[in-house]
Amino acid sequence: MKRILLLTTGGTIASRPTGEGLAPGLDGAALSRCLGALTDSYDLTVQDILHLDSSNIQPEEWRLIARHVFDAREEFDGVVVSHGTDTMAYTASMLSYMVRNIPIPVVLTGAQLPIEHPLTDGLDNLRTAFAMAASGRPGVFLAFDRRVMLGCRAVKTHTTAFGAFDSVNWPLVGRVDGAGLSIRRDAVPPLDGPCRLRDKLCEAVFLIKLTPGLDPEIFDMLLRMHYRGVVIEAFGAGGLHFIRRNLIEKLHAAAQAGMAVVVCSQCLYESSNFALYQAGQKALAQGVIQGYDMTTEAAVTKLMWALGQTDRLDEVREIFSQSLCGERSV
Ligand code: ASN
Repeated sequence: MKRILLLTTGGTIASRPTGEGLAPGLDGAALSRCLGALTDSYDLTVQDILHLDSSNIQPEEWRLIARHVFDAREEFDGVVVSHGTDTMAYTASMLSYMVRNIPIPVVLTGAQLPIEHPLTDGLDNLRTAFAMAASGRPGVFLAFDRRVMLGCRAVKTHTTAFGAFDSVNWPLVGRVDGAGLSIRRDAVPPLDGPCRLRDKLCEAVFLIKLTPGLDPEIFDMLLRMHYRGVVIEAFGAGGLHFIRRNLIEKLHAAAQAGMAVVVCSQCLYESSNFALYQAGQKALAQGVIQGYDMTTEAAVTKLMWALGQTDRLDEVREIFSQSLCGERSV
């Protein structure tokens, strides 16, 4: 039997109704008592490490989860992390960088309804996650609604539907149907070196979703607040306004101040290309880094992680020119 470690962190899957709404109330032992026959097929160890709604999962928690995952890589065949859905895509992306080249499958999952609810999707999701964790395919994945996706390509797209996540700009890694779990091998990036825990990151990264007419002075404020990195979700394939309210001159000031600026699209699907329009080329001329087809979650966490590895902007640019774990198409 495959040795699987289940790390529980809270989320709806482990929640119970309280006077203030749903809140994580089940610890790992209580959660595992709900699993029934599901555990018979695996040599399962349960460790509860957090009891949080994932709105409260922050960089400190990413580091804690990463350390537990990293420490499990020799003793277990796979790790499942149960986690709230709201920020699961951020955690999945950050883990992909922090434990890059992990030699075992690491699978995040959760639920839209608590595991104790008679209609819960949690058991189904855990079933898929355990199967993926036992698959021998290394990497960080997210399992939901009988589908498995690359962690750094997952985005939460639905608030209540059981199919809450999409794999953006990347094929599904796996699917569960009458044939069992089928894995698409070419959707799993190969390992390219030994696994090291690299959990240093810079929290001073801001995300701007551009709106027509956004006041460029936002950049002055970010510099005053000592932000070191900004991800801009720009318009369409890549455009920012520069008439009347000139964002381009602020990009220049940001670059002068040593701030790393990554630009991507606020469109969910397909790649940005800032070389296409004048309104994008003006930004490129200021030295912004293109995020191409990365999800916002993958871009923000990658910038936090990259600025944790280096202070040098040319090295941040070099990190963004690579796909570290399948997060961007090259
Ligand atoms: N608020 C919950 C969480 O992210 C949502 C969920 O898990 N479905 O923890």
